[in-house]
Amino acid sequence: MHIDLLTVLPELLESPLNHSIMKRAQDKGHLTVTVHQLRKWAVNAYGQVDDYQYGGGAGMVMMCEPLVAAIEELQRERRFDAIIYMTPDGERFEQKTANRLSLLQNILIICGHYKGIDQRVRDHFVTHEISIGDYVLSGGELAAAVLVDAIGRLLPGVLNDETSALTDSFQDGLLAPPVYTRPAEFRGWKVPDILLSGDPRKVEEWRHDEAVKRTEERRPDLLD
Ligand code: 6GU
Repeated sequence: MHIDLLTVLPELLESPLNHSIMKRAQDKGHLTVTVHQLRKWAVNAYGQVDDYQYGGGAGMVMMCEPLVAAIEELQRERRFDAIIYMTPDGERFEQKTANRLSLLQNILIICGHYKGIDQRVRDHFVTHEISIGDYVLSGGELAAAVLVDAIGRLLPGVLNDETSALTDSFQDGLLAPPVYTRPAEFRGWKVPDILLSGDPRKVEEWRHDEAVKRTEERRPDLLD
């Protein structure tokens, strides 16, 4: 998969996308990520990409020209299966969305800033508008990093048995069960006996029961 990102703050995306599993995904060639500085397509030598909004009101709006120039230049290189705009008024991002997007070849992600981007870019270029939750971030970059991480780890070959996505919270509609490692007793706090029993069927049953219990307690909405 190839992911292009358009942003005025490329620095915000570098670190999260170049460590741990995202680094491995790129090193192994399953994922390539290109971060583009939107100011490269600025309307003047000052690097301007935003302007006051029509109708008045506080806050700048990201202009059509730089965004469309950038999108069309990148479209000459790649045919995008999705052009995603990160925005708090978008559709809420869930594991289902990550699963679906992980099947695509080429994705372009636009990170908004200030009051957002000119509506005409949304109307004529953007295919998906995504929010990562009901709170407001200063810009779309951290949200985009969340999206790329959630998608990138699902690409075939990225995870191994130790990191398998099959046992993630949400992947089976339940929260993940509790996990333990050595020692078997710490300060008198014991690891549940079943996990030490060596009986894989019992362990699996226990994990499922715990996952259901945890989901009922914390996220009953997931069980509807
Ligand atoms: Cl995608 N962008 C911004 N700026 N804030 C958000 C968000 C996105 N998702 C939740 N809050």
